[in-house]
Amino acid sequence: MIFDILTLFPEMLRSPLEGSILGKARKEGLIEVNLINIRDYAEGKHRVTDDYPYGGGKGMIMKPEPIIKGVKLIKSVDPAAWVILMTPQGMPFKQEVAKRLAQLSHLVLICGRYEGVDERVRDFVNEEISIGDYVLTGGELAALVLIDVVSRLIPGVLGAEGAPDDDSFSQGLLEYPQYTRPKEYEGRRVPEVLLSGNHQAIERWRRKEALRRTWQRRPDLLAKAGLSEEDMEILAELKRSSKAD
Ligand code: 6GU
Repeated sequence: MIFDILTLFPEMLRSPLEGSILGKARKEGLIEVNLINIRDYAEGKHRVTDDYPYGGGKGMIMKPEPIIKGVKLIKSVDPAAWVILMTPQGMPFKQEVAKRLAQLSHLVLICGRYEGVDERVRDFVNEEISIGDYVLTGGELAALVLIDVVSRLIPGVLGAEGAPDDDSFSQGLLEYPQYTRPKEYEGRRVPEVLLSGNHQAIERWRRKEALRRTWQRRPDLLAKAGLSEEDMEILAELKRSSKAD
């Protein structure tokens, strides 16, 4: 998977992409990340990349030409490149969206600044994505989020111990509680069932705790989680016992 990032602040992205899992995936050639400075495509001595909004108003708008030039150059080399504008006006970024993007071979991420990009850039974009209902100063952090989430779905990136299918959201539920040694810490004991060696009982406990956590924190997720009859019974039981105390 190739990620091309069009940004005015490539330095902001460099170190997060070098660290740990993403850095390793790049070294191993599982992903390629190219930081492209939009300023390199700007014209004139001063290579201006933004300008005042027509019609007035506060803030600066990113000029269309340098961004579109960058996109056109990438597409001339690889017509299959899929172009995404990172903007708070985009569609919400979800695990399902990440799964779809992970099937593609080449993503181009345009990092807009929060005041916006010239509307004509949108004619050269395949989709617009937002990472949540809040406003970032620019699309750079959002692009990092997208690259992280998509990369870990690419086979080999997480390595042997990586099990993306057990994660929160990939199954539609929040993850169950996890413990490691010691067995007891300041009077807080690891649940007995996890020490029992009874794998069936452990699976049942984990499913129940995942359901409990999702119901308590994100009940909105339950409707889409594709729950089984048994899950529904467990949920009903959780609700009854919470009313009892
Ligand atoms: Cl993609 N960009 C900006 N500037 N703010 C955001 C965002 C993106 N997603 C959520 N907030």
